[in-house]
Amino acid sequence: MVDPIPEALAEPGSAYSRESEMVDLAIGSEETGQLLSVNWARSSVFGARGENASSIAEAELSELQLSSLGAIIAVASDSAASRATVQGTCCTSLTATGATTLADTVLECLLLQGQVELPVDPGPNTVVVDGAGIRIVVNEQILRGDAVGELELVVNAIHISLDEAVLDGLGIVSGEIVIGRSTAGLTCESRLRTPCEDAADCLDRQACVPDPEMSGSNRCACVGDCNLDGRVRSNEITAMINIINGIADVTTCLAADQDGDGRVRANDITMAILNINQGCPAQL
Ligand SMILES: [Ca+2]
Ligand SMILES: [Ca+2]
Repeated sequence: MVDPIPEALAEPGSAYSRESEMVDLAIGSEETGQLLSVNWARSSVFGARGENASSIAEAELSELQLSSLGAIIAVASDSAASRATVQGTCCTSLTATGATTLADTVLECLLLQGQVELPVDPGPNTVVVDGAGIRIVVNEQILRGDAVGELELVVNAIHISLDEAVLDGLGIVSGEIVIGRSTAGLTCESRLRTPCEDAADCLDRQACVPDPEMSGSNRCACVGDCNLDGRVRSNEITAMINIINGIADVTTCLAADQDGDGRVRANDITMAILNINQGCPAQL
């Protein structure tokens, strides 16, 4: 695995902006010789929290040369850049967009029988080579999350996967080469299992309940979110009504009891219905 550096990382602050730059990068080993050289590389992350939160990551490499791997694959690029953006309002909708820009980028691959100029603005997940254990994807975009409580987008400008590929002089090779990776993501606070002692430590319309993933400690949960998945659904309102009517025990839905006094009342149902209509309370 060749992991291009530099790397810029940021954890959510109020608004943040970080950048990292390197010049004259060279990566290789005794077996491979010089594998990758880059004249200039930059990665940056920036974004903001709040009602309209955003997370943006960019990676750019200029004058990139990936030397001929066993005379099978070579890449030369004036500039290869990727950008990943995730933005939106927590617990309502988060959206992701990604892009890759390849300026004067030439791929040489034996399977293509020569040189191919890669598109400047390739569509997402454009497969340029797939065969003989070699797969090359440009503008690869990998999305994770439910787009409500969390969303992450990874954009790889160029992703070369080798699966037992036969490379002259190097033998049988498996591995991944990723050039220009950007990762952007937002995770809503309600998903971060905020620890609490009682409901006063939590946001409005949240209860403090035992954390099933950490015995002996409590976490905040949206009132009515019996299964703690970050959303209140109508079957959970039914479960709360069953507790009020004495059909079910309060332990069947601990998040039904906002103030933690062991009883579920009508105002708990009102809060749970608000959580359905407005989304679980959360802050970025
Ligand atoms: Ca739920
Ligand atoms: Ca109560």
